[in-house]
Amino acid sequence: MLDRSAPVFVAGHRGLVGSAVLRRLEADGFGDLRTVGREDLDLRDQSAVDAWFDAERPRYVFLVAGTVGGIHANSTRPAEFLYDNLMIHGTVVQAAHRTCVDKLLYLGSSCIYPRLADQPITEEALLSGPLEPTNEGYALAKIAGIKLCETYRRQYGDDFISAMPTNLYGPGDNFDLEGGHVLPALMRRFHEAKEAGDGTVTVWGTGGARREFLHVDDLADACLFLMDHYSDAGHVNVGTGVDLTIRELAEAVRDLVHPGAELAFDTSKPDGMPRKVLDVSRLADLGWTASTSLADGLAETYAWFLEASARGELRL
Ligand code: GFB
Repeated sequence: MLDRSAPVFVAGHRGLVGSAVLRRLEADGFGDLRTVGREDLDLRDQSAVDAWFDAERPRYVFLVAGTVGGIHANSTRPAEFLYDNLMIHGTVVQAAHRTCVDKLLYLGSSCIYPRLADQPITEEALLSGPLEPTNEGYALAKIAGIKLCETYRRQYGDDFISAMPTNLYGPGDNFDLEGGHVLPALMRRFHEAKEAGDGTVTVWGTGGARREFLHVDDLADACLFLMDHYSDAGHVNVGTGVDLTIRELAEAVRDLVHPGAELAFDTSKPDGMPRKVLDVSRLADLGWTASTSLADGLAETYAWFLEASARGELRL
């Protein structure tokens, strides 16, 4: 179990995941949470990161920072996704090692797995085949992050662990229509269509790709569970184990936000990986399973969207 009074660094605290991890740690009684904004620390800069670690001396690190985005952002800005994430993972892992951090959790992504991996995807599928081209840069950086944790454990004995989440959503998401992920983009598009009295909403791709969606508060809970109970080299999948087609997702968002609207599929946009559902039995065997249903999570996220929108606080 982590010591609740020790200093904890949440790298990436303003993002969807980082803000959820902070909420989770606060709720669990952690009293010394350390964060730093990108205007004060460029996590890609090793000497700046070293200076920050020397000054703050965290005992635990949640490494959930990075350049992230949906299928369009990934496929049009692959250099940024590869460079930024490679550097951020490298600097933080190295600084954590050098300052003798007790434990670090690194957050990867299910896009590390081969495009045509057997489904549901087990942890062993890593590096068993070619990657999905639309997010190859991001996936390569995430694979390097896993290997950093594994090799620092093997060579130096550092207690660095890795969690691989499936597609995430929830309060604090990025609702940018071009750069964001499918769930917040569809929620905003249906909402704006309803406001404008427009009866048709465009969905990218064929609608046939299958995805699994995990509420970010469940992910934050899993991260703390792993930090408290897991200290091994292998990365651990985090998901629900349940997927649906993008068409089914669009229909669920439509029924919640703008019932009766028609769907139009823009097949000039890519589907990306045909299917991506995680085998979550390793985490279940350790004692953790997700608890938020997609229906409840969608309703909660839409309520948050409406409130944040009214306050002018949406990330767009
Ligand atoms: O969420 P998304 O961008 O992530 O797209 P990926 C999922 C699926 O939804 C794709 C379709 O088949 C899209 O074509 N889709 C339909 C849409 N309408 C939309 C829309 O309005 N916006 C978006 N974005 N998609 C990402 C990776 O892949 O998954 C990242 O690019 C990361 O690297 C993340 O790993 C978890 O699942 O395709």
